[in-house]
Amino acid sequence: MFCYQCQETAGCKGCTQMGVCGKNPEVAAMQDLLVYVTKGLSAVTTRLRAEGKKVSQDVNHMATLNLFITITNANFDEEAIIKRIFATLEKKRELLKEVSDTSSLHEAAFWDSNDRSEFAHKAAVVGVLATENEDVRSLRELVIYGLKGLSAYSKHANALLQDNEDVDAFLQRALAYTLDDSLTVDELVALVLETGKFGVDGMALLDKANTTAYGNPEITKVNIGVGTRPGILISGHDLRDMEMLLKQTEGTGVDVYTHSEMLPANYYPAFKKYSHFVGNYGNAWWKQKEEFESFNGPILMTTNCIVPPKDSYKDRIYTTGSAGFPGCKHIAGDIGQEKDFSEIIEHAKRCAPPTEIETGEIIGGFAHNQVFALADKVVDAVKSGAIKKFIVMGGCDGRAKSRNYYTDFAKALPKDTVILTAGCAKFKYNKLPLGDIGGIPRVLDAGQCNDSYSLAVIALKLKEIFGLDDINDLPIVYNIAWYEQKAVIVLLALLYLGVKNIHLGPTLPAFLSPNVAKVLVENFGIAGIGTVEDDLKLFFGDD
Ligand code: SF4
Ligand code: SF3
Repeated sequence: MFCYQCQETAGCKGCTQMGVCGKNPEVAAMQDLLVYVTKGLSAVTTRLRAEGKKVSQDVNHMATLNLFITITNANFDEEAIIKRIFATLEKKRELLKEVSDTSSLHEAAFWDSNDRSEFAHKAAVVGVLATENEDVRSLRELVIYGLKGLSAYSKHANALLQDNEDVDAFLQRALAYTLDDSLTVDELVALVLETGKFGVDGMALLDKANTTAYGNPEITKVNIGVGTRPGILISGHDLRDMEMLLKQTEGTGVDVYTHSEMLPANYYPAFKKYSHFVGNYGNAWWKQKEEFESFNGPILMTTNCIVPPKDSYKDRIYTTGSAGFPGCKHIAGDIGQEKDFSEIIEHAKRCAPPTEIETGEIIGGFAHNQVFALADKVVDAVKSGAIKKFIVMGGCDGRAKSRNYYTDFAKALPKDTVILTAGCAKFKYNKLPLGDIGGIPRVLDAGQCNDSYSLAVIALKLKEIFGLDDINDLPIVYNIAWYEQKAVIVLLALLYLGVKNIHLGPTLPAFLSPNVAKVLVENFGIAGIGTVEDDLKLFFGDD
């Protein structure tokens, strides 16, 4: 196996024996093959579109879900992935018959097999290392990882019956381009930026889907303690699953708690009305082993990030959507269907209530609409000098000890600064007593990683209010933490919006070759992180 798509990749180079995430070589191989057959499907759909033919929504949804399944920590279930490969080959076979001119289509468009014993052999020659030139490989993978992030966000919007055919057509076109040996390095760099453009569109689509369905997030104090009844813990990013779970648990005597990236569900008006929605339990994804143990009740994983579960609580883990783990029950349900969570609810009734691990409240809900409502206050604080700078510290959290940098950095920030955040990175500092500036909390949490879109919208609004020509003239600096591929699409989206000098940590991606890293440094001022002390000097000078 060879995988280097996430920040925790072995030795900062690549996982070759076993994933640090727990992905084994067999699953890695089937993920590689699923990406490959999705490239083939995309080559076919891209040709069909070029011939003026329509590609159905089902096919779009298939391409996005396939990519989503291969995101870090989403799906460890080899059998489930093999099923997707078969389904994709079947669909590709069907669509290929509709293509009038199949000349010059890549081999991936034609590769087919009914025999799963051939899969491992094929997977071995179509993975990341199939591209020999390290710069071309780096750019292709940068695009693919961006597309994986985009596919996740599209899928969530699709679940709320929102689609954007342009985003889907781009996703498939770009994926097909990663097969094309005739593209120059410059063309691939352009494709990276175009991926960022569609990243913005994809996040905008999801923002519209979420806010249309559930209202605009609003300032909320979220309870982090526990109640006395049994509970279900829901994690991941899928708000439609959250909605179905809340509805189905109503009146059953079972409470609902969020974990990690589901925390922002607490900020939505549509979910607040449920009195059995108690609050958030625990922290970011990587603390699962302790926190799932002490939760005592069943856990529903709607997306990444799954940590391979301990036997002591494995029978309490359920997956749905893109998520999967062998031996854990998967709850099916297509877009537009009501999923049946009754088994999880019955399971919860047999469990003890959660063991309390924390008490108190955290505050969040500062997505664009809420921040705009506070715009006068924020602008006055900036004008009076009460707020000197905003620091965007969104992104992912992870296991690496080096990530304590973000806690230390947040603590050491000057008191006249405000952190803007989104994603599970926030758990490194959202429980610190950082106080407020004239009633504005010093940590403004916009929501999930996809709500980084809100941070961009807020920046663009401030640029307009202050009458600036360049987004980089705002008193905003970017110190972003990444782990998996959704952070890649957020980064590409920010680059597309013209944001410069983003600091990315705790380490730069292993998939950036030295030459590609140089392009990013020279054109966009991308940099890693240093020590807290040095970085504070860099961001704030000596004052
Ligand atoms: Fe390694 Fe990350 Fe790939 Fe898992 S997702 S195999 S940890 S690079
Ligand atoms: Fe976290 Fe996995 Fe990326 Fe959505 S839950 S931010 S790491």
